This record gives sequence, structure tokens and C-alpha cells, in this order.
Amino acid sequence: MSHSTDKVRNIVIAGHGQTGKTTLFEHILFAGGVIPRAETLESGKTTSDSTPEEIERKISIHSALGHVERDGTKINFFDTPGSSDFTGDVISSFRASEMAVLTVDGKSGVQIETIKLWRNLDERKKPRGVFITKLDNDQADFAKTLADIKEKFKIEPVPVTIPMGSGGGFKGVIDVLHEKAYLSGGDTVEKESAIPDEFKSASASAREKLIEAAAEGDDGLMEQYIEKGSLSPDEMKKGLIEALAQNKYVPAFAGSALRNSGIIPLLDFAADVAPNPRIAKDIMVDAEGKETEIPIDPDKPVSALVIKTNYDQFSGKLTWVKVINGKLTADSEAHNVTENKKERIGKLYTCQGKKLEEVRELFAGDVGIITKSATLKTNDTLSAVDTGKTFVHLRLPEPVHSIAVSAAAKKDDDKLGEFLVRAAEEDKTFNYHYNTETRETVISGMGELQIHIILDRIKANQKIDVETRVPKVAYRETITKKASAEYTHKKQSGGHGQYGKVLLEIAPLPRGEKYQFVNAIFGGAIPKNYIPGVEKGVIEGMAHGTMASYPVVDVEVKVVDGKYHPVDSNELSFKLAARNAFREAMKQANPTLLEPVMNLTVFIEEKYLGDVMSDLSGKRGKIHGQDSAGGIAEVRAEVPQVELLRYSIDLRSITSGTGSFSVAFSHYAPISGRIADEVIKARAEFKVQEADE
Ligand SMILES: Nc1nc2c(ncn2[C@@H]2O[C@H](COP(=O)(O)OP(=O)(O)OP(=O)(O)O)[C@@H](O)[C@H]2O)c(=O)[nH]1
Ligand SMILES: [Mg+2]
Repeated sequence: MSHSTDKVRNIVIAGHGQTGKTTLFEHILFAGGVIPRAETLESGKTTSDSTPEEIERKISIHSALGHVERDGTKINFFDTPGSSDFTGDVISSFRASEMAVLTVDGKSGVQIETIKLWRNLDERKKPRGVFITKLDNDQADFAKTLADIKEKFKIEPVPVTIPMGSGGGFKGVIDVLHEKAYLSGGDTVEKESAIPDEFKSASASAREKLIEAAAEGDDGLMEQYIEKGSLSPDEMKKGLIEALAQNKYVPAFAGSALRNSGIIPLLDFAADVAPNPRIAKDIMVDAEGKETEIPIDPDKPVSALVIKTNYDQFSGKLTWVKVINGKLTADSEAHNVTENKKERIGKLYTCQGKKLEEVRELFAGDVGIITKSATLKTNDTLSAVDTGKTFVHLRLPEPVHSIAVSAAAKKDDDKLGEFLVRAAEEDKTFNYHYNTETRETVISGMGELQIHIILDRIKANQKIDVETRVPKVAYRETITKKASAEYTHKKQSGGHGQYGKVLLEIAPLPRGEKYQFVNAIFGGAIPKNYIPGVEKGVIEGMAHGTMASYPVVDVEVKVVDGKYHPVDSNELSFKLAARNAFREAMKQANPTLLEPVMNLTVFIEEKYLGDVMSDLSGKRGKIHGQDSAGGIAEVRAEVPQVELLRYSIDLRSITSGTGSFSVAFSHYAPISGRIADEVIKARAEFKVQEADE
């Protein structure tokens, strides 16, 4: 069945690893009557962790979508992976949802991924709530977890539900908004009951706070609240909707998904208060790069964004779309603006995990699946007609972990390549490229685990043995002082000879400026038509420096003088002369090696700070800054890339798997002494090997 925009809600469940997202998602579907029983994670039969790799590892790797109906409203929920290795699917689910619910473990409190996800939601100005889970655990503490959230995010969450008892004495939750108690259900859906006397005052004071939050919704309500000291239930609801849409408060929910507790009030809140998709805007960009905000609106011609694609064993390729405008209709045609071609839309589906349900149409705001489109890919824009505007691409973090791969048997090279192309298409945080400089195929992604899983898939599905290595670093060479050199290329062989003489002056440029070619020839010492030949020669010379044959950068090359022969000169002669003149000049210009340096940000528990710092200093890191709040530290540093090639592994062992980090290229920096000698030596060995091949 299709749902109109006003009858759709999209909520993404996200949170630190193992905080119970999948269990919550499963119990939501159970409470919503979608599945006859809620399966445990341990059984390997949950709706959302359905792929063999998820079942085997007992973690979520892919996002999953499901929905429940509440008073005619379809509430889509995304279950997302908690490990930062699979952040790509979290980000696409954020893009498609108007609200997030972050799960926080009632015992562990705010964890590293919670902080990163919170920041990401801040950047998107996305409304969010927190679901404090596992309150059945002995040391779980709802109030303490709220205090932790307040300390770390400088915002006081407003409870919509509060727990009745904790740990072994956990009995259920009170829905403060609807003034009802729910006894935890165990194996069945939780049951409504009257609020027990002992919790009446806690419930009343929580309701007071909720009313205050509602009053923030608009000025009229605030006046009303100040005047009368309260709000009617209708006003309260209206205020909560408004204030949440404006991201003015963070609703907090208590519960234990495993015990079927806190689910019904969450669903009621989702249906009553969670944002209507119409509050959200997406962004389109035209050919000139001009951005326009596009509100979600069913009354405009259709437009939709492909948020992800994946392959299902039974259904084949699935293309997930978020409809932004109008409605997408089955068996119709749309324009793929990204590819500038017509796209046939066959059947449309919604889904419950991997189970597809056919629908005729998907309205603006909704998320659904197109099957059997060979061509659609993530980030594509579908439109009614060619508007020349596309939705901006998903903003994904830079890869943090790379390895070089090759097929153990040469005959499998092509098959490996094909597989990698498909893997990169399916997971936008996974990249692969052939580095012509180092002659390696390098795959990179968000962490060791992600890469590992992809390699396992190759082995299992393609029966290819893959060899892996730490990738080589792309060093550069540059010069540190001015120099000049001349070179005459002369050859006499039968008829026409070859002749060209070039005098070059080279000078260092500021870091990052790469290359500048200046023609300073006056009076025709080298005729104009040979200057392109000179420049080609310089470019060829710069492709392989004189130290270790790495590309040369940040050099100004000025051709100042030369000589030509009316008969024997040609472009080739000037090219060869220039190439050799460049090499001669470079040797005299105090050349140096440059290594890539990365900006590194590390998130760790404070207790590991000392170890992380000393490890970074051993890695030639320069610490730029450090912040700590409530037991979690963030360290920012500049570290040479070569030291970070296995950082995923190092950080995991220092922090027992709790740390996480991001890296991005910063700049090239000179190296000398022993470090440079090692690079030159390794490169010489590589060249010898290459020559042997
Ligand atoms: N005691 C208790 N355990 C829970 C609860 N919810 C989940 N768990 C357990 O916590 C573990 C992790 O649960 P998941 O639902 O897989 O957590 P997740 O957040 O989806 O994990 P990732 O997707 O890998 O990040 C499993 O062993 C669950 O049985 C709960 O409410 N109470
Ligand atoms: Mg999960």
C-alpha cells in the first residue's frame, strides 16, 4: 500500500556498536505486528541482520529498512550498523530520514560513535532523540545516562518515557506524554496499565519538563504557558511537533528492547510527534555549481535521489530511492539527470528487511526500492524531465585504511577487477584504484573490518585467492634552491639530423603549487613552434626525479636560452634536450624527497590518552590539539602517511577496539637522513624487481 507524504515518517536508528539497534528494530516490527515473534541476535534470524556475513559475525554491516503502521501512518525505520567501518550506510540513512533515534547503552553511556553521530546530525541540523537501552542490565542507570548526555552534548534531554525500576527490578516504562504505564512484555508486546502510585510524582514532574519543551514550539504557546502555567494535551502535542521540527529539544526514551519495553511509547511518539517529511529540504546543484534548497513536496513534478544500491541473493540488484518531489510510479519512465538518459522504472517496492512488498507508487518523503535497474547507481537523480539539476552527493568521510591487492593467479586479475568495481558501487566508502606510480591496485575504506569482509566475500563468492600487502606511499621529489643547466641534443644520421639546445633555469615554488612553465626566450633563440616540445620535455623530466624516480613537484621551470638549426631542428630534439637539461639542473638544485602528511583525528577513551600520545610521537606525529569531555578525548595531529598505513590495527590494539579515527591528506613535507635513505633504497629494489618482470 502506498502512503501520502503526510502519512509517512522516516526515523533512522543509529548508535555506537552493540547498543541494541538491531534488537530495537526487531522489537519495533514485532510490536507493530509485522513479524509474529521477535528473534534474538544470537539466533541469527533477525529481520535486519540477514546477510550471511552479519549472521556469522553477529553485527550489523548493512542498513536495513522496515516499517510499521500506526493510525494510518507508515513509520519507516532504518536499522544502521554501529561500527564506523560501515558509516556509508549510516550516512545514506541519515539523508533519507527526518529524525534520528540514537541508542545509548544504559550502562556504558555516551560512547565514541555516539559523539561522532551526534556531530554528524548537528551538521545536518537533524532532529534527534535518544533511546536509553538495556535498562534491564544490573548496572544500567537512566538518570546517570541522561546526566552523561547532558555533560557531553551540553543539552538536557527531555524524557518522554521514564523507567519503572532498574536492573533486576526493571518493570517497564511510563509514557509521560500520554500518561500511561507499560509493563515490560517479556516475550509478548508490552501491556498498558495505570501509573503505579510510587511513580506518580516522578511522572508528573517529567510531564512538567515535557510541557516546557512544548512551549518552546512557538511564541503563542509560550505566552499561553506563561499565562496559564500549563498547556492542554492538544497544545502540548502541537508544541512538541513544532519544537522537534526546529531541533529545539532532544526527546529521551527509556527501555529494554530485549524485554519488549519502551517500544509502544516510542511508536506512539513517532506517529504523533516525529517530523512530517515536509519539514525537510534536500539540496540540488546545477551545472554552474549553484545550490538550491528543495523542500520535500508531493505537489511538484517527480524527483528522487538514489541513496544506495545492493545485491540481494534472490531479488538481484536493489536500488533504494528517497522521493523528494511528486510521486514515483511503477511502470513509468523518468529522466536520470546525472547520466542524462531515460530510465525505465519497472516495479516499485517497500520492504521489511529483505522481504519486498510491491507498491504502485511512492510519494514524496517516502523511501522505497526499484528492482532490476542495471544502470541506476548511488547519488543518481531521477526527475520527470531533464532539469539540469542533480541532488548533491552524499558527503562521505575519507577512507582511513588501505591495502594493496592482487590476484594470486594472474588469470584471476580481471575477475578481481570486476568484483572490486561492483563492491565500490555498492559501498561508496569503499574505493579501489590502480596506482600507476607504484603499480599497485589499492583498495581503501573505513577500516580493517570493512576491508576484511570485502576480501572474505571475494574468496567465498568468486573463489579467487587474493594476496594483500601494505600499500606503497606515493612520495614526491622537489628542489630546494635555484639552478640552471643547458643541454644540447645532437644526432647526425644520414639525411636529416637532430638538433636542439636548451638552457633552463629552475627555482623552488611554494609547497602545493606543483609546476609552472615560463617561456623567457627573446629574439628567437628557440623558435616559437618548438616551445611546446621544450615543455613536453620538461614534463617528461619531472615525471621521474633524480633521487628515487618519484614525480617532481613545486618547481618553476624557465626556458631562457637555446639554439636551433634551420634544417636539423624538430620538436623531438627540443623535447630530448629539455628533458636532459631539466635532469641536470635538478641534480644541482639540492633535491629532496617529500612525503605525504595526513591530518589525523583520533577519538579515544581518556584512559588511553597517554598510550595514544606516545604512539603518535613514535610515529613522528605533531600534536595540534586535544579536547576532553566526560571521559572521551579527541586528539588532532599531523602524521606522515607511511606511519599510518596500519593505524587501524595499531589503534585497535592500544584501545582494545574502542578507539576510532579519521584521516585526510594535508600536505607534502620534506624528509631527509635515514628516513629518506630507506625510501631511496626501497625504491631501487622496486625498480630492479620491475626490470626483472
Ligand atoms: N540485556 C539486554 N541486552 C540487549 C538489549 N538489546 C540488545 N541486547 C543485546 O546486545 C547485543 C547487541 O545487540 P544488537 O541489537 O545487535 O546491537 P546493535 O546496536 O544492532 O549492534 P551493531 O549493529 O553491530 O552495532 C546482543 O547480544 C543483544 O542481545 C536489551 O535491551 N537488554
Ligand atoms: Mg545492529
